Amino acid sequence: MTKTIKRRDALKLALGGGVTTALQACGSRLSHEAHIITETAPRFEAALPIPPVLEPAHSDELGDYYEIEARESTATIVPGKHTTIWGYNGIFPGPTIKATRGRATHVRFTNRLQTPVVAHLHGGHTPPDSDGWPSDVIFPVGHQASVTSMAMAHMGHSGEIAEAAALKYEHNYTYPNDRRAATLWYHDHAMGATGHNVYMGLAGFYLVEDEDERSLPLPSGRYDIPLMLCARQFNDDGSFRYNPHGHAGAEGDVILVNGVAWPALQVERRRYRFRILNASNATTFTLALSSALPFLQIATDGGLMARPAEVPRISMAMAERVEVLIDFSAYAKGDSVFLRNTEKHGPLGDIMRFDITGPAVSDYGELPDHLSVIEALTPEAAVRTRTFTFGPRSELKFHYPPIYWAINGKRFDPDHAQANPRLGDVEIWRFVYEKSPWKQTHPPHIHLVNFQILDRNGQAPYPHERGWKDTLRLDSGGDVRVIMRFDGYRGRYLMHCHNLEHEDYDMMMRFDVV
Ligand SMILES: [Cu+2]
Repeated sequence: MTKTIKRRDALKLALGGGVTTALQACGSRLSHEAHIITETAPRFEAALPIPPVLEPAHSDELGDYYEIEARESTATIVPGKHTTIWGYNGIFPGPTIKATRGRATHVRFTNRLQTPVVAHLHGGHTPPDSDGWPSDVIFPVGHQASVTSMAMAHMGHSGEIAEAAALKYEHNYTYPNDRRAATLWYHDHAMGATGHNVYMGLAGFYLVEDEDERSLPLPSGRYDIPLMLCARQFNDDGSFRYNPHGHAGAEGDVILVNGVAWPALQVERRRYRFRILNASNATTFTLALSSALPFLQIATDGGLMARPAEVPRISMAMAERVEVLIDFSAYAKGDSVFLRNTEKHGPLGDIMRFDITGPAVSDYGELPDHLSVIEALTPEAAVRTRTFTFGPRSELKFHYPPIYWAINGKRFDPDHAQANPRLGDVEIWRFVYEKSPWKQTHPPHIHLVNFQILDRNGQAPYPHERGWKDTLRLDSGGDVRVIMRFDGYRGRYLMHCHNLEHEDYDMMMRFDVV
């Protein structure tokens, strides 16, 4: 047994098996295979909820200070049923944090669940101590010191012991917000439990704004809408049915939008901005409008693209974001248009419906051809290329699912960095999908940096990924090169697969910026 596994199990053991208990509870329900929501839920009747924007507890010259509690609560997702969720401030999605470039955000996370949590700002340019290292957990309020000795007994490394000994029940994360405007999100990142924690609801939007973006005639206020898409399954009592399929990945049989199945949104006949996030554990989407009209895409993971792009379909691996404009003045009053997922037929093929109302409005300015200046990183600037293969590892030849998931054949080792880029260096990282019987998408995600995709299998990147990125889609047979500069902070960071069950089962790698 490797140290990594010991450490992951130690965290579970240390908390009286909170995670294990939850998993067993799910397992005990496997006999109830009914997926009631696909049979009974009315479609396109629930109004699309918009997550509330969180107000800072206070502000001073050093930034804005927020308080967030991870806690259990209930939500109505299936009509007539209550679903137990784990929510930031008790809601799913969590409250939206709005930040301004150049002004720091300080978030104090408190844990009122029964299992350890870690918060990570996905897409953030964040110092290492605020980046949410998987074993740098926040313990549940009320857990006692005996937990510490138990955790110490299982953790073999002095650094890890120091972390466990600190046994904190809250953590103050600081986000400098020194990078351009973008749609980020915060979510759980606890060692070995991220998949379950996120499935239960620990995810929220984090929107960075800046002057460059404000100077553009983009829809704002109630015309600027975040859409968190995620696939979920339910037990017949309305509870989430977390089935990680071993550790192949927890999927779903309905796509929730901002925590509701098949919502509808009444829209005016004007332009809207949608910030779309695939917050699924293990489900990819390809988005299209039922009218076949294209999206006008304006942003990728890392903010505005150089120019808007007309794209009829947008593929989204887990954790990717796109921002699109949809001009509903192209439709007649009374029309409806559906947002579809063309990767699936049936319940997973429908996402939401837009109902067009009112007179056409065109009191917004024309969108310029150029949205933003993006520094082009060219291969000549790179000091080296590193190659990372993504694939399963099994001691048994035909074991399904694989025993664990590996990067370059290795499982996650928190004690050893597999790459040591120097601060300021530009590097090319090549991601290669290892041939295997399992064709699941692996979306590589690199913490700290924004990258640009140089090529996919020797071809140009997809039109919808030509901008700053932090996560990319790596499908079977894929061979993708990205380029980035490691700037801002030295220290330990992660690169991992954003199939959360793959991540929990070791498709994760430490790199140190030195
Ligand atoms: Cu993967």
